[in-house]
Amino acid sequence: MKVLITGIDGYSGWPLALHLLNRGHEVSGIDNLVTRKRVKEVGSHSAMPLLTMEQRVKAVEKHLGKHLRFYRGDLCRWETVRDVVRKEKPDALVHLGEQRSAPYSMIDVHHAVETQVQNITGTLNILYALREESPQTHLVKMGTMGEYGTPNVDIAEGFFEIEYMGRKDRLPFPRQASSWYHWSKVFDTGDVMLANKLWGISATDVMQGVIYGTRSPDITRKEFLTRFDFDEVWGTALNRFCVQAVLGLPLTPYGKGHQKRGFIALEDSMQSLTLSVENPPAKGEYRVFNQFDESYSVTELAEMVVSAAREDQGIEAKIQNSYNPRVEAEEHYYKPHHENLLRMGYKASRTLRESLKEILADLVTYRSRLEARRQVVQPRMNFRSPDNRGSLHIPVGKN
Ligand code: NAD
Ligand code: USQ
Repeated sequence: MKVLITGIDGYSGWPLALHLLNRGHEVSGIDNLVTRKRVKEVGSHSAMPLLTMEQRVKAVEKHLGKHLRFYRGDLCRWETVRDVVRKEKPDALVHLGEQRSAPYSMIDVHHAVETQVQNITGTLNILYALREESPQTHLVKMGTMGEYGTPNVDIAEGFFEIEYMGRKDRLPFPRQASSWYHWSKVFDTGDVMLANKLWGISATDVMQGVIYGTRSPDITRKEFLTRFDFDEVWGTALNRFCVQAVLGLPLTPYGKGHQKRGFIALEDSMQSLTLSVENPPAKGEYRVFNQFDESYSVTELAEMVVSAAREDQGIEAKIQNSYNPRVEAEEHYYKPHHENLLRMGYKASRTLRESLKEILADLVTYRSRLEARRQVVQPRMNFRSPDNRGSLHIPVGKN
């Protein structure tokens, strides 16, 4: 199949490209490299060194004997998106190219506007480009489990049956996000549903849990490494806990630390996206997959990292709950359903505990790169205060 990946230079876009190429698909990708720039903006860098996209394309040619077409371009530019879709006319377009950090979107008005305007504009450009240039393309849109928030009832997989005032309907499960970033994904979902209704675009809307890991089976050499962020703004809790352990810093569950999330290994995120691509929905169908394997509270995560650090690396790590910079429920019910992918044959290939061994070993190898950015790891922001930037010296942007 022909697959176009937006956000191909990113944490998940790059391993997905390798995976699809290794499965014999024809792969192209677009990216404007903005995550590299934004991570620099907060004074950080990826834990593992990264090749440039040009070097990555050459490495793929040299080591896999495959050709990867890369377009450097901004999804917010209509002509760029239209031209790439016109040229590629892919069977599937996997849309990963968005600003993906909740904390980044909460820095100030400029970062909130940048996140929502760019994420929603990119998605709308893609929807229109598909309509005009390639209506048969299956859109695989990366959404997020955080769109649902943490309601005090089970979370349905996209839709649920409801009876109200004596009448019944099948409706989208309510969205209650808790950052400007997560809300941008909710708006995307609405736009994808509408495009499906208006023009019959076939779409898989993936509600993805937190992805973790430094490796997938396709990352077989250092040239193929993907990014791994660990700073306060770009690192997810699990990444940060692993880096904190390696650097001898206390692990920082926020607040009471009972907030729960769903997790999926990088390799299994690739497996699920590939299943979606290779098993498209019926023409004109819109379907939703809740995509995660294990759920843990951030305290359980921190405890798992502490034992893995001790058992696998002989590192004695400590947990010290920090103030919570975010506005979120710190104690809540959490039971999302996720059966659709299982029905299609999806099977998790590893557990979070198994992956920790590999993540910690990789981080120990690159310890000097972590040491060099030690000052951006511990929490300094506070989204409850009027000056969220705290002691972060992020230049104020422009709308
Ligand atoms: P990432 O930031 O590493 O990758 C996103 C890529 O998109 C980057 O290379 C970036 O440069 C590119 N990009 C962003 N805006 C662009 C634009 N306007 N034009 C062109 N390129 C652009 O993030 P990731 O972790 O790989 O996430 C990919 C997608 O998955 C995002 O949509 C994110 O919201 C979603 N997601 C990620 C996770 C996770 O845990 N990483 C979980 C759930 C959902
Ligand atoms: N947290 C801590 N300590 C830390 C960092 C975070 O306790 O040092 C807590 C946060 O307060 C939050 C939880 O960990 O309650 C998860 O935060 P996170 O930064 O690990 O993940 P999140 O902000 O939810 O975002 C990540 C990705 C995002 C994706 C999302 C999937 O960055 O792109 O959409 O996970 S989900 O959470 O399912 O919506």
